[in-house]
Amino acid sequence: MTSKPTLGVGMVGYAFMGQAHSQAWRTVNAAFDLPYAVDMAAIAGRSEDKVKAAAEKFGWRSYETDWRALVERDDIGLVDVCSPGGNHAEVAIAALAAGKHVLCEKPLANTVEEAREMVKAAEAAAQNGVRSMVGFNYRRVPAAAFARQLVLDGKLGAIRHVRAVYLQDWITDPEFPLVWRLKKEEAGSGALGDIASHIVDLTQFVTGQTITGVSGLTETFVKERPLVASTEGLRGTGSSERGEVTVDDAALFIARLSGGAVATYEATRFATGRRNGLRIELNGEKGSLVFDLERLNELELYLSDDDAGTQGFRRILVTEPEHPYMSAWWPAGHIIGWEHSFTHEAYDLVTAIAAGTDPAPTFADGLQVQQVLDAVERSAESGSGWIPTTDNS
Ligand code: SOE
Repeated sequence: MTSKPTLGVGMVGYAFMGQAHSQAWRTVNAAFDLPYAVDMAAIAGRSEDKVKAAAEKFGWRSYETDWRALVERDDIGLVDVCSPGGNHAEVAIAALAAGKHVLCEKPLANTVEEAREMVKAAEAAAQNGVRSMVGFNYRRVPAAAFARQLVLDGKLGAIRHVRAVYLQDWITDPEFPLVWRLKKEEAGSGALGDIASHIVDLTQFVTGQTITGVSGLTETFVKERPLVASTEGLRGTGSSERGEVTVDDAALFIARLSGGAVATYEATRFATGRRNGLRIELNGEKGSLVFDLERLNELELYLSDDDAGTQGFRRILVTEPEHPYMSAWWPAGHIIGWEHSFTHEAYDLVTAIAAGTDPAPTFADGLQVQQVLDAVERSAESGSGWIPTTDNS
């Protein structure tokens, strides 16, 4: 048996995304033949009781109550930032300065300015072989990665339309409390940064094109909510006091892409009955495809040159060893789940670190998404004007 070098991972944050990332770090060694043995060295959070319980439950070897202590530890080579957006920049920049590779949850930052600082720090650290990546996990769903292969292979021809929605309903109840995701100073924006960022990244990834301009609108349906009494994951209970909601509940925009496609995007947390509905449809000159997260092991594909009479959308089960990531899992035809996208993210990052290459999406890619979100906000504020996104520095 050859012994591999160890890569110590330290994670900041232990809520919903912390739990999802922990699951990934727990399984990645066993699923893939990695160049490193990943060691779940430590998890950081402010409340000692909670972070201790999280460390035990999620499988971390130790815990810290100050993320600064975690970033300085010699047994940690990679810092995974799963805290609210408001401290992504501070933690990631400190970690990069300490020579640690960084995985940062999406969206990269709360503002374009913060994202720029993070890109600067990442580029400086890269001179010393330190790598950084943004956690847009849906790229790593095998069906989404396979969709990109089909598009880049030219199966659909030139892409004319991109239609993307990310629909949730977890805050439709006006009595749902004012959790951090509903506060601008902690989350940056609402549905826009939290979930529109995913469909911006995913559509750009699948098409290989970037958004060049947008026109958008945002809405906050419920303007005040009870202050938080307690939270767990995405759930929470409210107190008798109320506070102002300072982010959007829904964000919609149209866009142009660099390869000539036109696009529509809709992100909301008020789509009653839609728990976590991410769907993209592409129409190209030679065919169309659909990716729907609720059926994440499948792709729908239509090819115009199929025989007349049997033409139609076919369902491809993306569970074969030939499909991206799938050979690591079960025999052909055995499905996987949402959480595997995070394991694939961990695998891609660790592999890139060992290879000495920049893992995608880079912090620069995260900044570009941030610029799109910022342009949507500015367009919405100005009353639906067209805002180019290629240069809004
Ligand atoms: C809440 O909207 C959330 O947890 C997002 O923050 C995640 O990025 C998304 O994958 C699931 O929903």
